Amino acid sequence: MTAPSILIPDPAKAISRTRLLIGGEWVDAADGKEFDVYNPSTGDVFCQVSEAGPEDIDRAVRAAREAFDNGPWRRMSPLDRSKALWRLGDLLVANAEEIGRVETLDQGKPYLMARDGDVPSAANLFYYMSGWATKIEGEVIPISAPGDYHVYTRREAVGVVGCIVPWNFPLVIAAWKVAPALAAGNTVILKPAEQTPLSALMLGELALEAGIPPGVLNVVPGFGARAGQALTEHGDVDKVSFTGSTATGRRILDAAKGNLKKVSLELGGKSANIILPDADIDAAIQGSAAGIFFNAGQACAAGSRLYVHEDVYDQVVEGIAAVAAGIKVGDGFDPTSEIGPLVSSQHLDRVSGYLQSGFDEGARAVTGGARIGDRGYFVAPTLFADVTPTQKIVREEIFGPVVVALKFKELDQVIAAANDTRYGLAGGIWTRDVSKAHQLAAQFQSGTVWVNCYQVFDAAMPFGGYKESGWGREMGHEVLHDFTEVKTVCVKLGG
Ligand code: TXE
Repeated sequence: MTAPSILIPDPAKAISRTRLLIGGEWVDAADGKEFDVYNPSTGDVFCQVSEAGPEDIDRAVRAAREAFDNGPWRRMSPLDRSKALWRLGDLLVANAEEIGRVETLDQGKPYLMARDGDVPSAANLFYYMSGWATKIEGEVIPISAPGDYHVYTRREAVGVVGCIVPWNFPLVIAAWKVAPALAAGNTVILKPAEQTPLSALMLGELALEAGIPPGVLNVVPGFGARAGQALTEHGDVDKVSFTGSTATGRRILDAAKGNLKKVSLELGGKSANIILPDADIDAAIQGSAAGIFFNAGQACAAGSRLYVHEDVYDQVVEGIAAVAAGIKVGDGFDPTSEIGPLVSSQHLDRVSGYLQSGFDEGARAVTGGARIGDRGYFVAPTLFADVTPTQKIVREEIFGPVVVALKFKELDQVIAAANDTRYGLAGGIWTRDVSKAHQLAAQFQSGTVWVNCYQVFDAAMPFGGYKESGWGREMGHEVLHDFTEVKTVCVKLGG
């Protein structure tokens, strides 16, 4: 496919930063290593980025520690911190075209979605958290111990925070973590995913431009097993906030236990999306299709298990299959593309393995079921019917444009089936019956429930998982609990 020239980025022009950002300086890796970055629409390498190793992580931690202990950030008035975060939001918006191009080159998603979706929603995190910087308050607590005391709490920054982010929404998920961490006065080492390191480097550059002091936000691209592991193990890191797979989440816990650093985890999902017979079926079809195929299914909250009432099962399955078949899959720089490729050849292999397992276990692909072309990592939006609850494609997170459709009869039955998973990130309900909607929402074992909508995110809405989908919450003011320590101060009054 040929992308229209108006949108084809010149990588040399679009990519201004490919080194590590440590203590406000752009530096090479200590051992001089670099790694290749691929365009998933073509499979071609388009740039090399310095690869952080343990020595660089140590340098970044020392810079963040110095900035936390002795720099101006923590001592700055909350209002000045707030203004700096707001300026960073403005700079993201002002640079949306360039960041969007880089995100598309790196991740593959459609350019218009990157520019008009990911960049503004990352900016919104900085705007929203800018407001909270001036509102991180403690409480005065009356106590009953004999004597006269004034007791209050202070919410203080945790300290040096490692943020490890994945490749599906590289800029947005970085913002989910960096914005609240900075609002609370922490200093940060951001490690982007090795597949998508570039927008994080741009974020670091813009943070300096916004007046966030050197060393407050350090950006260290590198591999998980090397840079990520070193960051998580480091004894002078006070907290790690991680988004990624449940398997890596467990590794993070193991690595964090040396100094018992705080850990928050936003992990995988296999979210159930339930369609009742009284739903607005057209809206349910459109919304459920978007709920799984958006971002080529590479979304932790994707509605990947569809439970449809038997009365409307055939209609819904045919409807979603028709939407899926009509989705334009292609290069992110083709403005007609609605979804792009998977992020990497490794991920293509993983998703292809799930497609094969679906066929091996007897599932029927109503639409899709295969890779598209042999250049780039494109997969056809796929709907599997005739599936059973024990099949691998029903139980495991595929993280591709693949949905499984199961039939149900009774509400009790469906909520038990929806909750029959080790994950608990999100869920969906489509119905016109308000009472049933609230009853089901209360019974869902998941951190978010969408009713008559799906994949609605907002900086003010807490997001995170029950069960093996994680610990803690992103966004909303909830997340500030994860980035602050509570100190109790007890003052004896009188002589
Ligand atoms: O994830 P990893 P991968 C799921 C999805 C996907 C699967 C594997 O199912 O198919 O995970 O993807 C860093 N110490 N999700 O292998 O390994 C890594 O460098 C510290 C769901 O890419 O979890 C990257 O920055 N860090 C998910 C980040 O972890 C380590 C989004 C994610 O990589 C590390 C992504 C280590 N030992 C994948 N090993 C979601 N919840 O949205 C890796 N990393």
